Amino acid sequence: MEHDMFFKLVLIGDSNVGKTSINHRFCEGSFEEIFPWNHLDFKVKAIEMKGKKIKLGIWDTIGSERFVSFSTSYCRHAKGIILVYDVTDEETFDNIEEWLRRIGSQASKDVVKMLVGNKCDLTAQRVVSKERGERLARDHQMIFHEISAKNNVNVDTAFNDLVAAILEKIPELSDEWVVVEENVPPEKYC
Ligand SMILES: Nc1nc2c(ncn2[C@@H]2O[C@H](COP(=O)(O)OP(=O)(O)OP(=O)(O)O)[C@@H](O)[C@H]2O)c(=O)[nH]1
Ligand SMILES: [Mg+2]
Repeated sequence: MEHDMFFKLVLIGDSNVGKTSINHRFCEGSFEEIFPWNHLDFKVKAIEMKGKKIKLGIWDTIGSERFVSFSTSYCRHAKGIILVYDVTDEETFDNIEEWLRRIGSQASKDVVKMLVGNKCDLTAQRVVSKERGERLARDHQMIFHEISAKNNVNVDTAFNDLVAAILEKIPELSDEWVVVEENVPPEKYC
């Protein structure tokens, strides 16, 4: 469909927190137990909000240490950055501040950030409380949601909140609405 705006979004965070699963859930509407690849991926999803047709280009980066500078470089020109941790893995939560520091120099200053605690379906294994997530998000002016890519909990809500916050930053009826489409592989349009 024709669209009024294109927003670049980036998923970032430690390996294994569920970035690929979240992107797959949001764009394809399903959950796969194992993704046998470990590479940069990109998906497009079209949504409508406030009467505007918006195309989201969502970059799914790689969490492992040796790809850090490669992954964070994708934050350039992003309108929204989704920082993901795993509520069952303390270290992934502790590393969020490190990810914030790493993206600091790459991201534009008006980027909207969202902190996401994934795998909230694993209640028995949880080690990071919702309150700690909320506090960290508040300290860094981020939107916050706990989600489950597996059980489809709060995934759409989280993306909708992020897009709504990005829209709020865009001046009404400005020509700047249409954001340049950067590095979009055409075969990935859906
Ligand atoms: N229980 C549960 N498992 C999940 C959820 N989301 C992802 N997983 C599992 O967590 C593992 C890692 O998920 P990925 O989506 O590959 O993680 P990633 O963040 O993309 O990892 P890298 O690509 O290595 O950076 C997989 O075994 C997924 O099936 C969830 O919401 N709940
Ligand atoms: Mg992945």
